[in-house]
Amino acid sequence: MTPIQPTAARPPPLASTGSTAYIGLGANLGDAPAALRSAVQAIAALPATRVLRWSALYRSAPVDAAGPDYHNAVVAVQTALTPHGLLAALQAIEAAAGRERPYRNAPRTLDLDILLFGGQVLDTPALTVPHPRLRERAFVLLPLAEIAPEHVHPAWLAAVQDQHIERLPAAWCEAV
Ligand code: PH2
Ligand code: MG
Ligand code: MG
Repeated sequence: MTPIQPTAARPPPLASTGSTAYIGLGANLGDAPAALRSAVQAIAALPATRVLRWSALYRSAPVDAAGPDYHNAVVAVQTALTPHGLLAALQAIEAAAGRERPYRNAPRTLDLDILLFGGQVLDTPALTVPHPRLRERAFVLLPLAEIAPEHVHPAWLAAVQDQHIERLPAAWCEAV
């Protein structure tokens, strides 16, 4: 997908400092495509952060979980936030979207996961990067491979090819 070009109405782009991060978006309660679209707008409005690219929407049954089908996508951002700063900002966006956490992997109105953050490797109580289950899940690997094929080994895609997932062709996200 073509990177988004700055327009006259847009503030000057950030200096190319900071890190490129990849964020996985998911939802399976309420109007999930609308929730993911709003989340991209909210991410684009974060300080020192711009959205570079986004994948198509994908629909799949819950993996290791129950409830309605999920919609998922991945976005690439350039951000001068720290990994934990970005995590806190994403959790605030989830909370504003009505996210509740009654039990592990409960159905959710919005889930925003940091998949990759620059080349960083982190293992802290709040945040593990790369995302520990990134390689196991078609609903992460397929959209990530669309916008960052250099970060997805073909063998990982081969290993998830029996996970049923549908790529939705319709546009779901306007330029941000
Ligand atoms: N997220 C989970 C658990 N299972 N399944 C699908 N298809 N999509 C998800 O985003 C998802 C899941 C926990 O975050
Ligand atoms: Mg998740
Ligand atoms: Mg999460």
